[in-house]
Amino acid sequence: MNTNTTLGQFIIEKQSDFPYAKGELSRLLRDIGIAAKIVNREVNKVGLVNLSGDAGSTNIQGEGQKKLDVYANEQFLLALQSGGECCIVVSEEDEDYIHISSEISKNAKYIVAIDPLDGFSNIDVNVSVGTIFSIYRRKSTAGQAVISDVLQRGTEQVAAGYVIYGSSTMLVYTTGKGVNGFTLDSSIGEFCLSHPDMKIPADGHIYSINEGFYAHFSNGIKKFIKYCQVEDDQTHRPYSLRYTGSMVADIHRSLIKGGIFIYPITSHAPKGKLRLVYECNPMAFIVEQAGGKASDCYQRIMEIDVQDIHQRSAIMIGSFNMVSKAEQIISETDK
Ligand code: AFP
Repeated sequence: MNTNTTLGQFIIEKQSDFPYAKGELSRLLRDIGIAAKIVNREVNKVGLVNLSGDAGSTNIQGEGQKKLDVYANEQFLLALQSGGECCIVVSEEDEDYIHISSEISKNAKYIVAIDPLDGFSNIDVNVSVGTIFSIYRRKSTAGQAVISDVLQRGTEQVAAGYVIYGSSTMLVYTTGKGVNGFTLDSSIGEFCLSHPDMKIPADGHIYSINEGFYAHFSNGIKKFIKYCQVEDDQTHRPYSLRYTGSMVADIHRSLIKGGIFIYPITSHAPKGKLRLVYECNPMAFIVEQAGGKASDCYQRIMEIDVQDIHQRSAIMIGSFNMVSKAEQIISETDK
């Protein structure tokens, strides 16, 4: 690990790469990094204190406790509010988007969409969870930011990233010039550059889908699953199946080792389950920047029109050739 380069230093060094290099986006990314460290501290304490319980439950000191997802949401909101660079926050935890209307935010130009603690249902069993974020620049030029500033396509993202709270804690982000990963060195309390210029292998040998819902899948998805399971020496099939139930963990593995993660539409979730604005778009931006591909089976994720902040989408994301193969099989089968 290159402990010489911290996330803060790296962001400042790369500032001139940003389309509007005034330091605001750098400060926004730095604020997200700080909130991630606070959330990481609490995630690591889950076994010791009752942060995984329902909001309103009490800890061993008899104090009122918040659920960790509520806590994480508050921490990111606080960081974004006090940073002064963000005018609107869209969060998985909040039904409506939140205007930040403090004195220091009155000229803020950025919109942040965030899933503060994705994979939360895994928290009790020590499986990795994550934070996903996406950053847009507001389009309107005067007054309060408006809904059209929020409902931008994924192609308009200026930055996106995730934090994975796992065997180690990593922050991975892109500003559209490649992908870099930073591992938290707890001895110095800093994210340090450990995975510079990440590239996803074009092929992989792992597929990741909740196969328990097989009966609810389209014939195209079923056919692709069969393709993954058939023996073929040339393409190293059958592929292995890995599925944690934490999108961040499953996509992070694909980014490092190659693979495909799929959450398709099902007969029970006809629009898909995952959220376009703060789950699919940021992950698509990162994976594309690393050389991979992300689609909803038919269309590039980042080109989907956004009508609603909590809009759902199917997603197929990962190694370029695997996603292309899946798209081909699905379009031939589900015509
Ligand atoms: P939670 O945040 O409610 O645990 O959901 C996690 C998630 O949004 C995503 O991270 C997983 O890949 C997916 O849902 C798992 O969904 P299934 O349990 O339906 O497979």
